[in-house]
Amino acid sequence: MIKLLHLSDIHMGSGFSHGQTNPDTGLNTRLEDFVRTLSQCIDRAIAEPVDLVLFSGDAFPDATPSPIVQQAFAQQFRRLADAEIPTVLLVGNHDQHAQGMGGASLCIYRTLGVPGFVVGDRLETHCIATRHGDVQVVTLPWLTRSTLLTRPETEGLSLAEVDRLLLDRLRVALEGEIRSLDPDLPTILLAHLMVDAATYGAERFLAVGKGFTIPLALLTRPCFDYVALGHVHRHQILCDNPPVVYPGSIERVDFSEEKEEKGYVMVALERGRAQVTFCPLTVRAFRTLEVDLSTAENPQAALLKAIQSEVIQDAVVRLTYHLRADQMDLIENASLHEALSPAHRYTIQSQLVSQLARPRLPELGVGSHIDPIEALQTYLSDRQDLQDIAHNMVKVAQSLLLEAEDGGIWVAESGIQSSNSPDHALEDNRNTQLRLL
Ligand SMILES: [Mn+2]
Repeated sequence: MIKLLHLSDIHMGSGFSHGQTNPDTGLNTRLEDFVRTLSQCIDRAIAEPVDLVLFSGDAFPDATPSPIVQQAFAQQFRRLADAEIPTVLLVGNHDQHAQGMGGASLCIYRTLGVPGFVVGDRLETHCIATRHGDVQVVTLPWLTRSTLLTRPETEGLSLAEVDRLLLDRLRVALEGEIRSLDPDLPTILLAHLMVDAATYGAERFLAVGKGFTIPLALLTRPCFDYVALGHVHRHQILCDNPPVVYPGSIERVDFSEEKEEKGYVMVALERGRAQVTFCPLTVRAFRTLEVDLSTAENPQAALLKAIQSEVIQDAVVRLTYHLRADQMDLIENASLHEALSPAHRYTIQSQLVSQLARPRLPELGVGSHIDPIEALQTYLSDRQDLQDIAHNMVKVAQSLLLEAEDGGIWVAESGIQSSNSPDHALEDNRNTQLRLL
């Protein structure tokens, strides 16, 4: 039996706006958070020890991370090399240069010849020797339309047609890999992709317009004993046999992941069987506080009470409160800052409740039928601020209506109609009433 640790979507170096500079280290605290979380995964891999570590893509926010971020990542993975644990690093969409040309940020591990490290930047089968026997890993990095198709092939095709063509290509290429597999060895498909059956979060927006969706049936082949996926940040198991698993991201990348549990996956693998255990990680909490003060008698007290009723210690907090314009002076900012100070980092946003909603004029309410000019006059008589132009407005409205009667467009009870027949229009217009909804 082969024991392996599967983690994904590290995104180290992202979300700095949710952190601050640590005065002791000079580093952004969110970088330190991500390093701490990654080190929990590596600690576990070494403590077991596992026979294999699989990383299924998106190491950094982009293909050119800053040296300090790259070093922080390398320092953790170096520990696996030292412990002689074979490791596969798959290239995700964030690790690629534009247009899917290789994964520069991860290929350095192949270039340096790090012992036991394999970089998956193309569809390929790797036979990896572990302490408990050989295992086959088919790597399928993030595919873009330009990975498998050339420009002349896609010319004049719609996006949907291009995606269909791409899927056909992938099906054929994957079939080629599958046919060359050793049927007696435990086999893993390690892929960075969106599966049609998955529930998406932030990653959908992070990769918007760049990707396409793979049907689950393409992955659930009996030749695979475990399908290790990356890309979707929310942990989910899409199929039990074989297990098709997104471990999810290891840290919260943004507020869309506020309510998600973060972790990695331990797998006990043999040919024809894989047992999966999700292992939660201790990560920093994110909290959204949304408070409506518009009906509160004492908005300041209500707001402080709302903050105090939440656990915000060391969390990344965003507070939004809604209030009326006349309540603004009742909010005292200094004590808000003090109440939020246990948070790791916080933002405060106040939003004015719309004051535009005014009661409707009863004469113009639903169900009352009056002439358009009469309706306009009723409206204008209620608008003191428009009195100086009211007379002119009525005159203009009258001439517009006359124009309409000459065969143009007029507003009728059922919406906007037009007619090319002036006679017909005139006839209809006599019966036309404006209903204000
Ligand atoms: Mn991704």
